[in-house]
Amino acid sequence: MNVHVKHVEANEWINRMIKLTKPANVIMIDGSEKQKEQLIKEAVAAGELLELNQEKLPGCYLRRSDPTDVARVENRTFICTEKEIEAGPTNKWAYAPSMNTKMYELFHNSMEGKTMYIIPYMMGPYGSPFSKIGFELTDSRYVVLSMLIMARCGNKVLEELGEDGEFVKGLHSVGTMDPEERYICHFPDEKAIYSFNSEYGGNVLQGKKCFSLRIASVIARDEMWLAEHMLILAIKKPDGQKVYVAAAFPSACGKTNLAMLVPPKKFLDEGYEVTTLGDDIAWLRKAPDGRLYAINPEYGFFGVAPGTSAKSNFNALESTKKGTIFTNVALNTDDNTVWWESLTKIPPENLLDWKGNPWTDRENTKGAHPNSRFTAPAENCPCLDEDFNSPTGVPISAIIFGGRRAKIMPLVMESFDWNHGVFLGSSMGSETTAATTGQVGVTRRDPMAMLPFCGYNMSDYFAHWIEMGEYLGDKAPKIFNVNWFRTDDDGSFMWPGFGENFRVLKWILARCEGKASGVECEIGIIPEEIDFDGLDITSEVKAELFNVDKERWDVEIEEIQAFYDKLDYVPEALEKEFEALKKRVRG
Ligand code: OXD
Ligand code: MN
Repeated sequence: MNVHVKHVEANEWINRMIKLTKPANVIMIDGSEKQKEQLIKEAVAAGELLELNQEKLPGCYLRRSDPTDVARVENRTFICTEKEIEAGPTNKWAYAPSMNTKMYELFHNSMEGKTMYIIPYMMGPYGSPFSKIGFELTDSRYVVLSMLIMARCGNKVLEELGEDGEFVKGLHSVGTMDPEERYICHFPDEKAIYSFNSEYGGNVLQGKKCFSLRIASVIARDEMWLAEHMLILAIKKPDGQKVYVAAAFPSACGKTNLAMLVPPKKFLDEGYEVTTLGDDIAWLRKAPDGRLYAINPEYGFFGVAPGTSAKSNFNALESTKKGTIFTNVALNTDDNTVWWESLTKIPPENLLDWKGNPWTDRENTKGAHPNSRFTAPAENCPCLDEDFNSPTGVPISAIIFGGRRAKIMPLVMESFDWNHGVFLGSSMGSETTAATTGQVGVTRRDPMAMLPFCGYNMSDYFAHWIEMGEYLGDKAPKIFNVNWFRTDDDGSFMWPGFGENFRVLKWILARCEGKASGVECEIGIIPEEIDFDGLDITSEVKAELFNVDKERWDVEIEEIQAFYDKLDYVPEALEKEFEALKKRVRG
Protein backbone atom coordinates (compact mmCIF):
# COMPACT_ATOMS: atom_id res chain seq x y z
CA MET A 1 0.00 0.00 0.00
CA ASN A 2 1.34 3.45 -0.81
CA VAL A 3 0.21 6.91 -1.82
CA HIS A 4 1.74 9.67 -3.84
CA VAL A 5 1.98 13.24 -2.64
CA LYS A 6 3.75 15.85 -4.78
CA HIS A 7 5.73 17.15 -1.82
CA VAL A 8 8.86 14.98 -1.70
CA GLU A 9 9.47 14.99 2.05
CA ALA A 10 5.77 14.58 2.90
CA ASN A 11 5.53 11.73 0.42
CA GLU A 12 8.48 9.91 1.96
CA TRP A 13 7.21 10.41 5.52
CA ILE A 14 3.59 9.41 4.80
CA ASN A 15 4.67 6.21 3.08
CA ARG A 16 7.00 5.42 5.98
CA MET A 17 4.05 5.84 8.39
CA ILE A 18 1.90 3.58 6.20
CA LYS A 19 4.59 0.92 6.42
CA LEU A 20 4.76 1.34 10.18
CA THR A 21 1.04 1.26 10.94
CA LYS A 22 -0.02 -1.13 8.13
CA PRO A 23 -3.54 0.07 7.37
CA ALA A 24 -5.72 -2.03 5.07
CA ASN A 25 -6.73 1.12 3.19
CA VAL A 26 -5.53 4.66 2.72
CA ILE A 27 -7.79 7.60 1.92
CA MET A 28 -6.62 11.11 1.16
CA ILE A 29 -8.98 13.73 2.54
CA ASP A 30 -9.77 16.11 -0.31
CA GLY A 31 -12.05 18.56 1.50
CA SER A 32 -15.03 17.86 -0.79
CA GLU A 33 -18.65 17.76 0.39
CA LYS A 34 -19.05 14.44 -1.39
CA GLN A 35 -16.27 12.74 0.53
CA LYS A 36 -17.50 14.22 3.81
CA GLU A 37 -21.04 12.93 3.16
CA GLN A 38 -19.63 9.48 2.43
CA LEU A 39 -17.63 9.45 5.67
CA ILE A 40 -20.67 10.57 7.66
CA LYS A 41 -22.72 7.79 6.10
CA GLU A 42 -20.11 5.23 7.05
CA ALA A 43 -19.75 6.64 10.57
CA VAL A 44 -23.51 6.47 11.15
CA ALA A 45 -23.69 2.92 9.77
CA ALA A 46 -20.81 1.88 12.04
CA GLY A 47 -22.51 3.43 15.10
CA GLU A 48 -19.70 5.97 15.53
CA LEU A 49 -22.13 8.86 15.07
CA LEU A 50 -25.80 9.11 15.81
CA GLU A 51 -27.87 11.06 13.31
CA LEU A 52 -29.88 13.80 15.01
CA ASN A 53 -33.16 15.37 13.87
CA GLN A 54 -32.16 16.63 10.42
CA GLU A 55 -35.03 19.08 10.24
CA LYS A 56 -34.20 20.82 13.49
CA LEU A 57 -30.44 20.25 13.38
CA PRO A 58 -29.37 19.73 9.76
CA GLY A 59 -25.98 18.08 9.36
CA CYS A 60 -25.71 17.50 13.13
CA TYR A 61 -24.61 14.29 14.82
CA LEU A 62 -24.05 12.97 18.32
CA ARG A 63 -20.95 11.15 19.39
CA ARG A 64 -20.64 9.18 22.62
CA SER A 65 -17.01 8.75 23.53
CA ASP A 66 -15.28 6.06 25.49
CA PRO A 67 -16.23 7.08 29.08
CA THR A 68 -12.56 7.25 30.11
CA ASP A 69 -11.72 9.61 27.27
CA VAL A 70 -13.57 12.84 28.00
CA ALA A 71 -10.92 15.53 28.54
CA ARG A 72 -7.36 16.63 28.01
CA VAL A 73 -4.84 14.53 29.91
CA GLU A 74 -2.05 16.77 31.14
CA ASN A 75 -0.29 13.91 32.91
CA ARG A 76 -0.11 12.00 29.59
CA THR A 77 0.95 15.01 27.50
CA PHE A 78 4.68 15.15 26.81
CA ILE A 79 7.17 17.59 25.37
CA CYS A 80 9.90 15.39 23.94
CA THR A 81 13.33 16.95 23.54
CA GLU A 82 17.00 16.08 24.01
CA LYS A 83 17.30 18.01 27.26
CA GLU A 84 14.79 18.41 30.08
CA ILE A 85 15.58 22.10 30.45
CA GLU A 86 14.11 22.72 26.99
CA ALA A 87 10.69 21.66 28.28
CA GLY A 88 11.16 23.16 31.74
CA PRO A 89 9.57 22.34 35.08
CA THR A 90 5.99 23.18 34.10
CA ASN A 91 5.84 20.57 31.33
CA LYS A 92 5.97 16.80 31.41
CA TRP A 93 9.20 16.01 29.65
CA ALA A 94 10.40 12.89 27.87
CA TYR A 95 13.80 12.16 26.35
CA ALA A 96 13.04 12.39 22.63
CA PRO A 97 14.98 9.29 21.43
CA SER A 98 13.35 7.07 24.07
CA MET A 99 9.87 8.41 23.37
CA ASN A 100 10.50 7.94 19.65
CA THR A 101 11.20 4.27 20.30
CA LYS A 102 8.05 4.03 22.41
CA MET A 103 6.02 5.61 19.61
CA TYR A 104 7.49 3.21 17.10
CA GLU A 105 6.40 0.27 19.27
CA LEU A 106 2.90 1.64 19.86
CA PHE A 107 2.20 2.52 16.25
CA HIS A 108 3.70 -0.64 14.83
CA ASN A 109 0.79 -2.36 13.02
CA SER A 110 -1.64 -0.08 14.94
CA MET A 111 -3.88 0.41 11.90
CA GLU A 112 -4.02 -3.22 10.79
CA GLY A 113 -7.38 -3.95 9.19
CA LYS A 114 -8.32 -0.25 9.38
CA THR A 115 -8.32 2.73 7.06
CA MET A 116 -5.72 5.44 7.39
CA TYR A 117 -7.09 8.89 6.56
CA ILE A 118 -4.50 11.41 5.45
CA ILE A 119 -5.65 14.89 6.42
CA PRO A 120 -3.72 17.79 4.90
CA TYR A 121 -4.77 20.75 7.03
CA MET A 122 -3.94 24.38 7.32
CA MET A 123 -3.99 26.50 10.45
CA GLY A 124 -4.86 30.03 9.36
CA PRO A 125 -6.51 31.54 6.29
CA TYR A 126 -5.52 30.58 2.76
CA GLY A 127 -2.87 32.79 1.22
CA SER A 128 -1.76 34.21 4.55
CA PRO A 129 1.84 34.71 5.73
CA PHE A 130 0.60 33.65 9.19
CA SER A 131 -0.66 30.23 8.11
CA LYS A 132 1.04 26.89 8.68
CA ILE A 133 0.36 23.45 7.29
CA GLY A 134 0.19 20.03 8.91
CA PHE A 135 -0.72 16.45 8.08
CA GLU A 136 -2.67 14.32 10.49
CA LEU A 137 -2.69 10.63 9.65
CA THR A 138 -5.47 9.01 11.65
CA ASP A 139 -7.52 5.83 11.78
CA SER A 140 -10.56 7.62 13.25
CA ARG A 141 -13.45 8.81 11.10
CA TYR A 142 -14.67 10.91 14.04
CA VAL A 143 -11.31 12.72 14.09
CA VAL A 144 -11.50 13.31 10.32
CA LEU A 145 -15.02 14.72 10.54
CA SER A 146 -14.05 16.91 13.50
CA MET A 147 -10.90 18.16 11.77
CA LEU A 148 -13.00 19.08 8.72
CA ILE A 149 -14.87 21.47 11.03
CA MET A 150 -11.94 22.76 13.08
CA ALA A 151 -9.36 23.35 10.32
CA ARG A 152 -9.18 24.14 6.62
CA CYS A 153 -8.51 20.71 5.08
CA GLY A 154 -7.99 19.00 1.74
CA ASN A 155 -6.73 19.65 -1.80
CA LYS A 156 -6.50 23.40 -1.41
CA VAL A 157 -4.04 22.87 1.42
CA LEU A 158 -1.91 20.55 -0.74
CA GLU A 159 -1.85 23.26 -3.38
CA GLU A 160 -0.60 25.81 -0.86
CA LEU A 161 2.01 23.32 0.40
CA GLY A 162 3.42 22.84 -3.09
CA GLU A 163 6.50 20.69 -3.52
CA ASP A 164 8.69 22.10 -0.81
CA GLY A 165 6.59 23.95 1.75
CA GLU A 166 7.02 23.40 5.48
CA PHE A 167 4.68 21.07 7.35
CA VAL A 168 4.12 19.56 10.77
CA LYS A 169 3.93 15.76 10.91
CA GLY A 170 1.14 14.14 12.87
CA LEU A 171 0.14 10.55 13.53
CA HIS A 172 -2.87 9.40 15.49
CA SER A 173 -4.23 5.98 16.28
CA VAL A 174 -7.26 5.09 18.37
CA GLY A 175 -5.43 2.07 19.78
CA THR A 176 -7.21 0.24 22.59
CA MET A 177 -8.19 3.38 24.57
CA ASP A 178 -6.10 2.15 27.48
CA PRO A 179 -5.81 5.29 29.66
CA GLU A 180 -2.55 4.06 31.17
CA GLU A 181 -0.99 3.91 27.71
CA ARG A 182 -2.46 7.16 26.48
CA TYR A 183 0.18 9.39 24.86
CA ILE A 184 -0.02 12.93 23.53
CA CYS A 185 3.54 13.56 22.40
CA HIS A 186 5.15 16.62 20.89
CA PHE A 187 8.57 16.66 19.28
CA PRO A 188 9.29 20.36 18.70
CA ASP A 189 12.68 19.70 17.03
CA GLU A 190 11.12 17.36 14.46
CA LYS A 191 7.88 19.37 14.32
CA ALA A 192 6.00 16.16 14.94
CA ILE A 193 2.96 15.13 16.99
CA TYR A 194 1.99 11.57 17.96
CA SER A 195 -1.23 10.78 19.78
CA PHE A 196 -2.38 7.36 20.84
CA ASN A 197 -5.29 5.79 22.78
CA SER A 198 -7.54 8.87 22.78
CA GLU A 199 -10.11 10.47 20.51
CA TYR A 200 -10.83 13.52 22.69
CA GLY A 201 -10.60 16.75 20.68
CA GLY A 202 -8.16 18.62 22.94
CA ASN A 203 -5.82 15.62 22.73
CA VAL A 204 -6.08 14.47 19.14
CA LEU A 205 -7.49 17.17 16.89
CA GLN A 206 -3.85 17.90 16.35
CA GLY A 207 -4.33 21.25 14.66
CA LYS A 208 -5.68 22.69 17.90
CA LYS A 209 -3.69 22.57 21.14
CA CYS A 210 -0.88 20.31 19.84
CA PHE A 211 0.04 22.30 16.74
CA SER A 212 -1.45 25.76 17.18
CA LEU A 213 -0.16 26.17 20.73
CA ARG A 214 2.55 23.68 21.76
CA ILE A 215 4.44 23.30 18.48
CA ALA A 216 3.53 26.79 17.23
CA SER A 217 4.76 28.44 20.45
CA VAL A 218 8.23 27.01 19.70
CA ILE A 219 8.08 28.16 16.07
CA ALA A 220 6.83 31.57 17.25
CA ARG A 221 9.76 31.93 19.65
CA ASP A 222 12.19 31.17 16.81
CA GLU A 223 10.43 33.40 14.27
CA MET A 224 9.65 36.28 16.65
CA TRP A 225 5.88 36.08 16.92
CA LEU A 226 3.37 34.83 19.48
CA ALA A 227 1.13 31.72 19.52
CA GLU A 228 -1.33 32.30 22.33
CA HIS A 229 -4.35 30.81 24.10
CA MET A 230 -6.43 33.87 23.26
CA LEU A 231 -9.79 34.82 21.85
CA ILE A 232 -9.94 37.65 19.32
CA LEU A 233 -12.85 40.06 19.12
CA ALA A 234 -13.70 43.32 17.38
CA ILE A 235 -15.58 46.26 18.83
CA LYS A 236 -17.25 48.46 16.24
CA LYS A 237 -17.81 51.98 17.50
CA PRO A 238 -20.76 54.17 16.56
CA ASP A 239 -18.49 56.01 14.06
CA GLY A 240 -17.95 52.69 12.25
CA GLN A 241 -14.32 52.33 13.27
CA LYS A 242 -13.22 48.96 14.62
CA VAL A 243 -10.86 48.15 17.46
CA TYR A 244 -9.55 44.61 18.01
CA VAL A 245 -8.55 42.93 21.24
CA ALA A 246 -7.10 39.54 22.14
CA ALA A 247 -7.73 37.97 25.53
CA ALA A 248 -6.28 35.02 27.46
CA PHE A 249 -8.21 33.23 30.20
CA PRO A 250 -7.66 29.82 31.74
CA SER A 251 -10.24 27.14 30.89
CA ALA A 252 -13.63 27.62 32.65
CA CYS A 253 -13.45 31.43 32.79
CA GLY A 254 -15.95 32.18 30.02
CA LYS A 255 -13.62 32.74 27.08
CA THR A 256 -16.15 31.69 24.45
CA ASN A 257 -18.78 33.87 26.14
CA LEU A 258 -16.57 36.97 25.99
CA ALA A 259 -15.58 36.21 22.39
CA MET A 260 -19.25 36.23 21.36
CA LEU A 261 -20.57 38.84 23.79
CA VAL A 262 -23.78 40.71 23.00
CA PRO A 263 -23.57 44.27 24.40
CA PRO A 264 -26.50 45.51 26.52
CA LYS A 265 -29.28 47.15 24.49
CA LYS A 266 -28.25 50.67 25.49
CA PHE A 267 -24.90 50.24 23.74
CA LEU A 268 -26.39 48.51 20.71
CA ASP A 269 -28.75 51.47 20.38
CA GLU A 270 -25.78 53.82 20.52
CA GLY A 271 -24.28 51.91 17.57
CA TYR A 272 -21.73 49.63 19.22
CA GLU A 273 -21.27 46.11 17.92
CA VAL A 274 -19.07 43.17 18.95
CA THR A 275 -17.92 40.61 16.39
CA THR A 276 -15.86 37.47 16.85
CA LEU A 277 -12.69 36.33 15.14
CA GLY A 278 -11.79 33.46 17.44
CA ASP A 279 -12.61 31.91 20.79
CA ASP A 280 -9.49 29.97 21.72
CA ILE A 281 -6.24 30.58 19.84
CA ALA A 282 -4.50 33.61 18.35
CA TRP A 283 -1.33 33.86 16.30
CA LEU A 284 0.10 37.34 16.55
CA ARG A 285 2.78 38.90 14.35
CA LYS A 286 4.34 42.28 13.79
CA ALA A 287 3.14 43.57 10.42
CA PRO A 288 4.98 45.93 8.05
CA ASP A 289 3.18 48.89 9.67
CA GLY A 290 4.84 47.95 12.98
CA ARG A 291 1.67 46.91 14.77
CA LEU A 292 0.80 43.48 16.16
CA TYR A 293 -1.73 41.67 13.94
CA ALA A 294 -3.69 38.56 14.87
CA ILE A 295 -5.34 35.67 13.10
CA ASN A 296 -7.33 32.79 14.49
CA PRO A 297 -5.67 29.67 13.05
CA GLU A 298 -8.82 27.60 13.58
CA TYR A 299 -11.91 27.18 11.42
CA GLY A 300 -14.46 26.12 14.03
CA PHE A 301 -15.35 26.23 17.70
CA PHE A 302 -14.74 23.36 20.09
CA GLY A 303 -16.90 24.69 22.89
CA VAL A 304 -18.07 23.37 26.24
CA ALA A 305 -21.81 22.66 25.91
CA PRO A 306 -23.06 22.83 29.55
CA GLY A 307 -23.70 26.42 30.53
CA THR A 308 -24.31 27.47 26.91
CA SER A 309 -27.82 28.84 26.50
CA ALA A 310 -29.67 31.48 24.54
CA LYS A 311 -29.17 33.75 27.54
CA SER A 312 -25.51 33.05 28.34
CA ASN A 313 -24.26 32.84 24.76
CA PHE A 314 -26.83 33.23 22.03
CA ASN A 315 -24.21 33.31 19.27
CA ALA A 316 -22.49 30.11 20.38
CA LEU A 317 -25.80 28.31 20.59
CA GLU A 318 -26.79 29.51 17.11
CA SER A 319 -23.43 28.27 15.82
CA THR A 320 -24.40 24.71 16.81
CA LYS A 321 -27.64 24.58 14.82
CA LYS A 322 -26.13 23.01 11.71
CA GLY A 323 -23.14 20.97 10.61
CA THR A 324 -22.15 20.33 14.22
CA ILE A 325 -20.84 17.26 16.00
CA PHE A 326 -21.94 17.07 19.63
CA THR A 327 -19.87 14.88 21.92
CA ASN A 328 -21.13 13.45 25.22
CA VAL A 329 -24.25 15.61 25.53
CA ALA A 330 -27.65 14.15 26.46
CA LEU A 331 -30.15 13.01 23.83
CA ASN A 332 -33.78 14.12 23.91
CA THR A 333 -35.51 11.02 22.59
CA ASP A 334 -38.82 12.85 22.02
CA ASP A 335 -37.49 14.73 19.02
CA ASN A 336 -33.98 13.36 18.57
CA THR A 337 -32.25 16.59 19.56
CA VAL A 338 -29.62 17.38 22.16
CA TRP A 339 -29.67 18.74 25.68
CA TRP A 340 -27.19 19.75 28.33
CA GLU A 341 -27.29 21.36 31.76
CA SER A 342 -28.66 24.91 31.64
CA LEU A 343 -29.68 24.72 27.98
CA THR A 344 -33.21 24.95 29.39
CA LYS A 345 -34.21 25.49 33.01
CA ILE A 346 -36.36 22.38 33.06
CA PRO A 347 -34.84 19.36 31.34
CA PRO A 348 -37.01 17.52 28.83
CA GLU A 349 -38.75 14.46 30.14
CA ASN A 350 -37.21 11.75 28.03
CA LEU A 351 -33.48 11.97 28.00
CA LEU A 352 -30.64 9.56 27.51
CA ASP A 353 -27.58 10.67 29.44
CA TRP A 354 -24.16 11.13 27.82
CA LYS A 355 -23.46 7.43 28.17
CA GLY A 356 -26.69 6.56 26.34
CA ASN A 357 -28.65 5.33 29.37
CA PRO A 358 -32.07 6.67 30.46
CA TRP A 359 -31.34 9.63 32.72
CA THR A 360 -33.17 8.60 35.85
CA ASP A 361 -31.05 9.75 38.80
CA ARG A 362 -31.36 13.43 37.97
CA GLU A 363 -30.48 14.54 41.52
CA ASN A 364 -27.08 12.91 41.63
CA THR A 365 -25.90 12.56 38.07
CA LYS A 366 -25.47 14.85 35.08
CA GLY A 367 -27.35 14.43 31.82
CA ALA A 368 -24.47 15.76 29.74
CA HIS A 369 -20.85 15.24 30.72
CA PRO A 370 -19.54 18.49 32.32
CA ASN A 371 -16.92 18.64 29.56
CA SER A 372 -19.29 17.67 26.75
CA ARG A 373 -18.59 19.65 23.60
CA PHE A 374 -19.89 21.05 20.37
CA THR A 375 -17.62 21.08 17.36
CA ALA A 376 -19.22 23.77 15.21
CA PRO A 377 -18.18 25.58 12.01
CA ALA A 378 -17.15 29.18 12.73
CA GLU A 379 -19.03 30.24 9.61
CA ASN A 380 -22.27 29.44 11.46
CA CYS A 381 -21.63 32.13 14.04
CA PRO A 382 -24.05 35.06 13.61
CA CYS A 383 -21.47 37.52 14.96
CA LEU A 384 -18.49 36.20 13.01
CA ASP A 385 -16.30 39.12 11.98
CA GLU A 386 -16.07 39.90 8.27
CA ASP A 387 -12.25 39.58 8.52
CA PHE A 388 -12.34 36.00 9.84
CA ASN A 389 -10.68 34.77 6.63
CA SER A 390 -8.47 37.82 6.13
CA PRO A 391 -4.91 36.78 5.22
CA THR A 392 -3.48 39.89 6.87
CA GLY A 393 -5.29 39.46 10.17
CA VAL A 394 -6.45 42.34 12.34
CA PRO A 395 -4.42 44.93 14.31
CA ILE A 396 -4.59 44.33 18.05
CA SER A 397 -4.96 47.40 20.27
CA ALA A 398 -5.25 45.63 23.60
CA ILE A 399 -4.25 42.33 25.16
CA ILE A 400 -6.37 41.25 28.10
CA PHE A 401 -5.46 38.73 30.75
CA GLY A 402 -7.94 37.41 33.26
CA GLY A 403 -8.84 34.70 35.69
CA ARG A 404 -11.24 33.71 38.39
CA ARG A 405 -10.21 35.64 41.52
CA ALA A 406 -12.72 36.13 44.35
CA LYS A 407 -10.89 38.89 46.22
CA ILE A 408 -7.57 39.86 44.72
CA MET A 409 -8.04 41.31 41.28
CA PRO A 410 -10.10 44.39 40.43
CA LEU A 411 -12.79 44.26 37.77
CA VAL A 412 -10.32 45.81 35.37
CA MET A 413 -6.91 47.44 35.43
CA GLU A 414 -4.34 48.50 32.92
CA SER A 415 -0.68 47.64 33.29
CA PHE A 416 1.81 50.49 33.75
CA ASP A 417 3.61 49.40 30.58
CA TRP A 418 4.40 46.30 28.47
CA ASN A 419 6.81 44.71 30.96
CA HIS A 420 4.37 45.20 33.81
CA GLY A 421 1.69 43.66 31.59
CA VAL A 422 3.93 40.65 30.98
CA PHE A 423 4.41 40.43 34.74
CA LEU A 424 0.61 40.39 35.18
CA GLY A 425 0.35 37.61 32.61
CA SER A 426 3.22 35.64 34.11
CA SER A 427 1.74 35.72 37.61
CA MET A 428 -1.89 35.26 36.68
CA GLY A 429 -3.91 32.56 38.32
CA SER A 430 -7.40 31.26 38.61
CA GLU A 431 -9.27 29.79 41.53
CA THR A 432 -10.55 26.28 41.01
CA THR A 433 -14.29 25.64 40.96
CA ALA A 434 -16.26 22.61 42.10
CA ALA A 435 -16.49 21.57 38.44
CA THR A 436 -12.74 21.28 38.03
CA THR A 437 -11.47 19.83 41.29
CA GLY A 438 -12.56 18.64 44.73
CA GLN A 439 -10.58 21.44 46.35
CA VAL A 440 -12.55 24.61 45.75
CA GLY A 441 -10.93 28.04 45.75
CA VAL A 442 -7.31 26.97 45.33
CA THR A 443 -5.36 29.31 43.06
CA ARG A 444 -3.76 27.55 40.16
CA ARG A 445 -1.08 29.70 38.55
CA ASP A 446 -1.64 29.67 34.83
CA PRO A 447 0.65 32.20 33.18
CA MET A 448 -0.99 33.73 30.09
CA ALA A 449 -3.41 30.74 30.35
CA MET A 450 -0.57 28.80 28.68
CA LEU A 451 0.55 26.50 31.47
CA PRO A 452 -0.74 23.33 29.73
CA PHE A 453 0.05 24.62 26.24
CA CYS A 454 3.52 26.17 26.15
CA GLY A 455 5.76 23.84 24.14
CA TYR A 456 9.00 25.00 25.76
CA ASN A 457 10.52 26.30 28.98
CA MET A 458 8.18 28.79 30.66
CA SER A 459 11.11 31.02 31.68
CA ASP A 460 12.19 31.31 28.05
CA TYR A 461 8.57 31.99 27.13
CA PHE A 462 8.48 34.94 29.54
CA ALA A 463 11.78 36.18 28.12
CA HIS A 464 10.27 35.94 24.64
CA TRP A 465 7.31 38.07 25.71
CA ILE A 466 9.70 40.71 27.09
CA GLU A 467 11.62 40.63 23.82
CA MET A 468 8.39 41.00 21.83
CA GLY A 469 7.75 44.23 23.75
CA GLU A 470 11.13 45.60 22.67
CA TYR A 471 10.49 44.44 19.11
CA LEU A 472 7.10 46.20 18.96
CA GLY A 473 8.29 49.32 20.78
CA ASP A 474 5.72 52.08 21.08
CA LYS A 475 3.37 50.24 18.70
CA ALA A 476 2.88 47.45 21.24
CA PRO A 477 -0.72 46.89 22.36
CA LYS A 478 -1.68 48.01 25.85
CA ILE A 479 -2.07 45.19 28.37
CA PHE A 480 -5.00 44.86 30.78
CA ASN A 481 -6.22 42.45 33.44
CA VAL A 482 -9.89 41.73 34.08
CA ASN A 483 -11.77 39.73 36.69
CA TRP A 484 -15.48 38.98 36.34
CA PHE A 485 -15.53 36.79 39.43
CA ARG A 486 -15.12 39.05 42.45
CA THR A 487 -17.37 37.91 45.33
CA ASP A 488 -18.84 39.63 48.38
CA ASP A 489 -18.71 38.41 51.98
CA ASP A 490 -21.51 35.91 51.26
CA GLY A 491 -19.61 34.47 48.33
CA SER A 492 -22.03 35.91 45.74
CA PHE A 493 -20.68 37.38 42.52
CA MET A 494 -20.58 41.18 42.68
CA TRP A 495 -20.43 41.72 38.95
CA PRO A 496 -23.24 40.57 36.60
CA GLY A 497 -20.79 39.53 33.86
CA PHE A 498 -21.86 38.26 30.40
CA GLY A 499 -23.09 41.15 28.20
CA GLU A 500 -22.37 43.68 30.93
CA ASN A 501 -18.68 42.95 30.45
CA PHE A 502 -19.02 45.24 27.47
CA ARG A 503 -18.76 48.16 29.94
CA VAL A 504 -15.26 47.01 30.79
CA LEU A 505 -14.36 46.60 27.12
CA LYS A 506 -15.61 50.13 26.54
CA TRP A 507 -13.20 51.50 29.16
CA ILE A 508 -10.36 49.48 27.63
CA LEU A 509 -11.23 50.89 24.24
CA ALA A 510 -11.31 54.43 25.59
CA ARG A 511 -7.91 53.89 27.23
CA CYS A 512 -6.49 52.70 23.93
CA GLU A 513 -7.73 55.89 22.34
CA GLY A 514 -6.41 58.04 25.17
CA LYS A 515 -9.94 59.12 26.02
CA ALA A 516 -10.43 57.80 29.56
CA SER A 517 -8.53 58.62 32.68
CA GLY A 518 -7.13 56.09 35.09
CA VAL A 519 -5.72 56.16 38.59
CA GLU A 520 -2.44 54.54 39.47
CA CYS A 521 -2.69 52.25 42.46
CA GLU A 522 -0.32 49.67 43.95
CA ILE A 523 -1.14 46.99 41.39
CA GLY A 524 -1.95 48.88 38.18
CA ILE A 525 -4.06 51.61 36.66
CA ILE A 526 -7.73 51.42 37.59
CA PRO A 527 -10.56 53.42 35.99
CA GLU A 528 -11.39 56.82 37.34
CA GLU A 529 -14.81 56.28 35.93
CA ILE A 530 -16.51 53.39 34.19
CA ASP A 531 -19.86 53.44 32.41
CA PHE A 532 -22.20 51.86 34.97
CA ASP A 533 -25.17 53.77 33.61
CA GLY A 534 -28.36 51.71 33.74
CA LEU A 535 -26.79 49.05 35.90
CA ASP A 536 -28.36 48.31 39.25
CA ILE A 537 -25.35 48.23 41.57
CA THR A 538 -24.63 50.25 44.69
CA SER A 539 -21.72 52.64 45.08
CA GLU A 540 -20.30 50.33 47.80
CA VAL A 541 -20.19 47.47 45.32
CA LYS A 542 -18.64 49.73 42.69
CA ALA A 543 -15.91 50.69 45.15
CA GLU A 544 -15.38 47.12 46.31
CA LEU A 545 -14.90 45.90 42.73
CA PHE A 546 -11.71 47.99 42.60
CA ASN A 547 -10.56 47.64 46.19
CA VAL A 548 -6.96 46.57 46.73
CA ASP A 549 -6.80 44.59 49.95
CA LYS A 550 -3.19 44.95 51.07
CA GLU A 551 -3.29 42.06 53.51
CA ARG A 552 -4.51 39.72 50.84
CA TRP A 553 -1.95 41.10 48.40
CA ASP A 554 0.76 40.35 50.95
CA VAL A 555 -0.26 36.68 50.74
CA GLU A 556 -0.61 36.90 46.95
CA ILE A 557 2.98 38.11 46.70
CA GLU A 558 4.12 35.05 48.65
CA GLU A 559 2.17 32.81 46.30
CA ILE A 560 3.64 34.46 43.20
CA GLN A 561 7.08 34.05 44.77
CA ALA A 562 6.41 30.35 45.35
CA PHE A 563 5.43 29.95 41.70
CA TYR A 564 8.43 31.91 40.44
CA ASP A 565 10.70 29.80 42.69
CA LYS A 566 9.61 26.69 40.82
CA LEU A 567 10.81 28.07 37.48
CA ASP A 568 14.33 27.63 36.11
CA TYR A 569 14.81 31.38 36.14
CA VAL A 570 12.80 34.58 36.04
CA PRO A 571 13.84 37.14 33.42
CA GLU A 572 15.41 40.21 34.98
CA ALA A 573 12.68 42.50 33.66
CA LEU A 574 10.04 40.46 35.50
CA GLU A 575 12.12 40.30 38.71
CA LYS A 576 12.24 44.08 38.54
CA GLU A 577 8.47 44.32 38.11
CA PHE A 578 7.95 41.94 41.01
CA GLU A 579 10.28 43.92 43.30
CA ALA A 580 8.47 47.13 42.37
CA LEU A 581 5.12 45.53 43.23
CA LYS A 582 6.43 44.37 46.62
CA LYS A 583 7.59 47.92 47.37
CA ARG A 584 4.27 49.45 46.36
CA VAL A 585 2.23 46.99 48.41
CA ARG A 586 4.49 46.67 51.46
CA GLY A 587 5.93 50.19 51.47
C1 OXD B 1 -10.04 24.07 25.59
C2 OXD B 1 -9.23 24.20 26.81
O1 OXD B 1 -10.64 23.01 25.39
O2 OXD B 1 -8.61 25.26 26.99
O3 OXD B 1 -10.08 25.02 24.82
O4 OXD B 1 -9.18 23.27 27.62
MN1 MN C 1 -8.70 26.56 25.27
